Amino acid sequence: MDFPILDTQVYGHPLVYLDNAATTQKPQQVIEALTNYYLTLNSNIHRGTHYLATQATERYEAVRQQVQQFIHAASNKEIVFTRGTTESINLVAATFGRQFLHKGDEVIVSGMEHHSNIVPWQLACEQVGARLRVIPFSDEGVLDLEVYRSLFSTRTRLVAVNHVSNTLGTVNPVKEIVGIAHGHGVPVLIDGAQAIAHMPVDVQDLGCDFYCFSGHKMYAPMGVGVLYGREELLNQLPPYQGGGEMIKDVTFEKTTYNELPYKFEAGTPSVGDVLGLGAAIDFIQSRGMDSIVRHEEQLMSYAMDRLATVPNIRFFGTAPGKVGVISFLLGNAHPYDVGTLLDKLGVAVRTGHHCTQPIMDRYGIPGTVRASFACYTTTADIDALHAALLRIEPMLM
Ligand code: 7TS
Repeated sequence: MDFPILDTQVYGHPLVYLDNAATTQKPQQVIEALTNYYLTLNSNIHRGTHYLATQATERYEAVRQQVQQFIHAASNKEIVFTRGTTESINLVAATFGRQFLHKGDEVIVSGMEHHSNIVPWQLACEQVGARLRVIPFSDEGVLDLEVYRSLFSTRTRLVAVNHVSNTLGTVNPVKEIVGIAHGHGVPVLIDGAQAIAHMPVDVQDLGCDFYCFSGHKMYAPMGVGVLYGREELLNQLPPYQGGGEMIKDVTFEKTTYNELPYKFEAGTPSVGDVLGLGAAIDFIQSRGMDSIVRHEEQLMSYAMDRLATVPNIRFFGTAPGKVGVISFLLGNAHPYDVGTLLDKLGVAVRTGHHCTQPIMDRYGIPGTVRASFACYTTTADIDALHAALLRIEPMLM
């Protein structure tokens, strides 16, 4: 068994884990990479001349190379390790904001962003008197690109959109979104948190300026994420946090900064977690991204057909080609009640607004129940969810 935790029993039922958009479980290889690091390699990197420090530094930098190849970045200087998507977006919002945002400027986001791709931009805008413009989406959960085109003005400074919605599963046409923005000379940040484990990502093909993701949503440990940034643009940004490793020379009069990517990696990073991320990439590549995509496509189609037979089910997010998540309600039952009853039957789903309150406002609902998939999800898991829903539906109606 690649994923030991999936053997867990919950209230006497085998665990059916369908909360993968929140975090994926970790394969044995990743757990071993993490334990081996602490058993055999633990030391601070980039600083020591001793054996452990040089070994750990080499391994850490090798993962940077692995990430570069995984997302096809042009250079490993463009790969910044962070704590996760949230920190990656905050890094860009804070530094880009300081450098390029002025009073009256505008940042375009979509109406289906996770709070972590809204609030950092609001903070940056508030500091200078800039404002957000929002791309609306249809009932199915498809962005309105006509409106998007009309949002650009001479004051537009940046576009920030997700690649895949964590609530609706919509795969946004990010390459087209980038093309339109670049036509106006505006850079684009893509929040790839929900895409990175579900499809091949090629940042040069997408043409994006920034791409952010979290390790823990792609089978890696919590505590590590990535910011990809185009070298030319990253070089124009001021540092984010000050501290060790991000400097070249420090005097009390003036400090000069280290080169990329170290300029953005102040302090001791989560070295073991980065090595875990390397093991997670190995895991994905050994399964094959193409076969993961095929498996999840079949699973989505099976699940949508099967769940559609549950009486009183209402789906939110029915865009063609959607991936990863199914959001729904049972009649007018509160999502929390559905989630609690499912849990008692061993089925782990997410309930609530999923950190996307504007989506809930758009549909006029308090939240949804969300089942989300990973490469280890099976049709038997979907059958278990289906059977559990059939069992609880009469109790709630
Ligand atoms: N962006 C998207 C699209 C997300 O789905 C999430 C987390 C984040 C950003 C933030 O990622 P973090 O790793 O920095 O926390 N999404 C979810 C979710 O859907 N349920 O729990 C966390």
